[in-house]
Amino acid sequence: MKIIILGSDGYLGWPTSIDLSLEGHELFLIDNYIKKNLMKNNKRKPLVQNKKIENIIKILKQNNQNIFFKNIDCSNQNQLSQVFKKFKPDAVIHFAELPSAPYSMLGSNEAWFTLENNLKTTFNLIWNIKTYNPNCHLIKLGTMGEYGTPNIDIEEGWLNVIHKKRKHKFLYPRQASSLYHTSKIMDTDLIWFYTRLYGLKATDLMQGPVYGIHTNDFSRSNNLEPTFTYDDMFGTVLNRFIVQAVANLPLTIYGSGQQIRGYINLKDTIKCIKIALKNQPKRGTLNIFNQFTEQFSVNDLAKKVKGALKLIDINVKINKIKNPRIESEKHYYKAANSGLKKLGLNPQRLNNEVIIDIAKYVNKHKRNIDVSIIKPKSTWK
Ligand code: USQ
Repeated sequence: MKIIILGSDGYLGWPTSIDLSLEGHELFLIDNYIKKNLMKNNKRKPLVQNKKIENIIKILKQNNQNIFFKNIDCSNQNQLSQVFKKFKPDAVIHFAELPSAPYSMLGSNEAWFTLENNLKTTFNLIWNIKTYNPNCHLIKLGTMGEYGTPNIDIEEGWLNVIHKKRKHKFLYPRQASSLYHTSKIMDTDLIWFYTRLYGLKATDLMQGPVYGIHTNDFSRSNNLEPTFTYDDMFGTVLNRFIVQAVANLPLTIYGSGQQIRGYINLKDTIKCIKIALKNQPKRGTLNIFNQFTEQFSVNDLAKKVKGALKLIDINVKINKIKNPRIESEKHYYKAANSGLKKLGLNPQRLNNEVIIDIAKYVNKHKRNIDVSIIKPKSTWK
């Protein structure tokens, strides 16, 4: 297939690019390094500073000549259109968004920057598909956080509502608890609007927090791991906990630790993208899948890290700290996730081996850990 990957330098975008290149697809990778720059400007850094794609693409080209990269800002309509007109993709995978809830809650500038970047990028992509290639399959990384924590079961994207004896299927109600997550709700509305009016075809993957580092042997042996973040702004909770443990710091449980989310291994993220690529919806259809494999509370995660790392003689301490976020700490949470499994996803469970594998990678780069960027520096109050 001819596939464009927007946000190909990111934690999800890079391993997806490698995997699809190994499968022989013709790929156009796009990134403007906005996240790398944002981290630098906010004095945050990843565990390992990865090389830019233009400097390592030759490694991918050894297996597949049909891989191209361009540094493009997707919020610039003109730049994106040039690629669309020339490349004519069968599918576009859209990761090109600012992904940080804490960053989006820092202040007015950060909130607006998140909103502006994410909406412009999504809108420009939809506009290009509608204008130049309406048969192109849009695969969008959404987030489970769009649903929030409602007091009823979370369905996969849609809800059948019976009202005064009449029935209609609506998007499942969304009520996020950060501005970043709210920007993703707005994306969904844009995508559904253009899909139903203009017969586009789209898949929205509602993903939970991701953990992990290695996705295949090729990446491992060529040191092509994705950017692994562990700071208070850009790191996700399980990766953060493992770095804290390796650095001999207590795990930072926010508040009561009873917050429940649906989690997924990075390996499974890529499997889900591949499943979405193979299962194109019909024109005028928006397919929505809940992309997580297991539900845990933050306390569960901390216990799992402690138990696993004891096996390699790391004694993990756990610390409950005042929650810097505004979020429900005790809530009902039961989310459906059968869609991707029905299409063939065989999940990688979170077990000791998985945690130890991540910890060994972190340990290899232990000298890079900057302990000053771990504790949350700002609150959402
Ligand atoms: N948490 C802690 N301690 C920490 C960090 C986080 O207790 O040191 C808690 C948070 O309060 C939250 C939970 O862990 O209740 C998850 O936090 P997170 O930082 O791992 O995830 P979140 O901010 O929700 O965002 C991440 C990604 C985002 C993606 C989202 C999926 O950064 O891009 O959309 O996961 S989801 O959460 O399902 O919306």
